[in-house]
Amino acid sequence: MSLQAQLESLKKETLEKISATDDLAQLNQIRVETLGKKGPITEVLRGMKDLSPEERPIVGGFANEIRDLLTAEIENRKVSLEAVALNNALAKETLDVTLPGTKVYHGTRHVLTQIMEEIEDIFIGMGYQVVEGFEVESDHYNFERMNLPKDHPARDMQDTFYISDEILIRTHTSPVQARTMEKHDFSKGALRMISPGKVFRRDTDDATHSHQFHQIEGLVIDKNITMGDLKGTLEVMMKKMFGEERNIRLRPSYFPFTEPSVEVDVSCFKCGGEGCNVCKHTGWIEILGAGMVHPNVLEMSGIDPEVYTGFAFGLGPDRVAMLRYGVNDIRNFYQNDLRFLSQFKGE
Ligand code: 2NM
Repeated sequence: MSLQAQLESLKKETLEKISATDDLAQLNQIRVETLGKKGPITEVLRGMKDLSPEERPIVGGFANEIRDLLTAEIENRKVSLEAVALNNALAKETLDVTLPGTKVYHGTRHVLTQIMEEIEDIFIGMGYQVVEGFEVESDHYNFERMNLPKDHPARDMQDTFYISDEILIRTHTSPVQARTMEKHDFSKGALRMISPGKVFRRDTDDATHSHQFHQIEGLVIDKNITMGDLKGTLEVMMKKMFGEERNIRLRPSYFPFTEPSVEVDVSCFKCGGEGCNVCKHTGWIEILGAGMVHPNVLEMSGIDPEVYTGFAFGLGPDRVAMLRYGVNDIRNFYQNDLRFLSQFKGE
């Protein structure tokens, strides 16, 4: 067979192989075998020296022509196979954006945190500062400075968690007020503060008692603060918490740290005062304790009671939450049962 005939059949064979393969690696193999250094075309070109000068350009031209043709065909095939591969990959990796997503679980603030932050916002709006203090306190700040002398029953082992004779976990947030009062610079204006937080009492836990619960206490001290300021402030707070139609009433009471002292009732948010199960058919709900800060308390914190007066109050966020949501067992707030807690989405 002549060289030309050999090259012609190589071309035919190779073109068939190129169109037969649909594999890029195999296509590369064909390229190496046909056009590589050890391939038949290179061989022919290398054998040119044995040809006659007349034959040389003819055979050389033909071999080059076939080499260029096969090179181009292989490249074309490669481009089309790569396009197919890319299309397959794109088809396989398509995202169906209409598929339902994986639900991300979204927690909420604890219901008591929600209530406390709501009350904080009311008072921040009236120019109060929110102050947080220590949960571990001294007998001095928790009791002594609140006008609760050494033999007061509230200091009994039955009521207070003592860590030592002098150290305890606070039974109210009043020590925060004492620590703030003694630092306050009255030349810069009135003291207006609330102190939210956890408090602890050695009660037997039942539906209405928990050894840990919450308190928000409020305190305002300035010249000429009166019972009228107290009543107006509490009325604003109750209206914001329970609705603009609410009224409040004050009844005489007793606390060691205030004189006079009052219990404060709010008209029932459920029946509007008609009488229902929420207000135990009285029309009124007992909601907080308050009073004018006792002169002894002011004096012990370095404030002259002849110049300054103040009011204070204490409120239980646990009780607010129980009333508002009809929760009948305070222990629900502390047992971390998500079936209970996740009901309060905090919208
Ligand atoms: C209450 C009721 C009445 C109160 C008093 C003080 C302070 F620091 F000014 F003396 N803080 N909180 C107070 C007054 C708390 O809780 C039912």
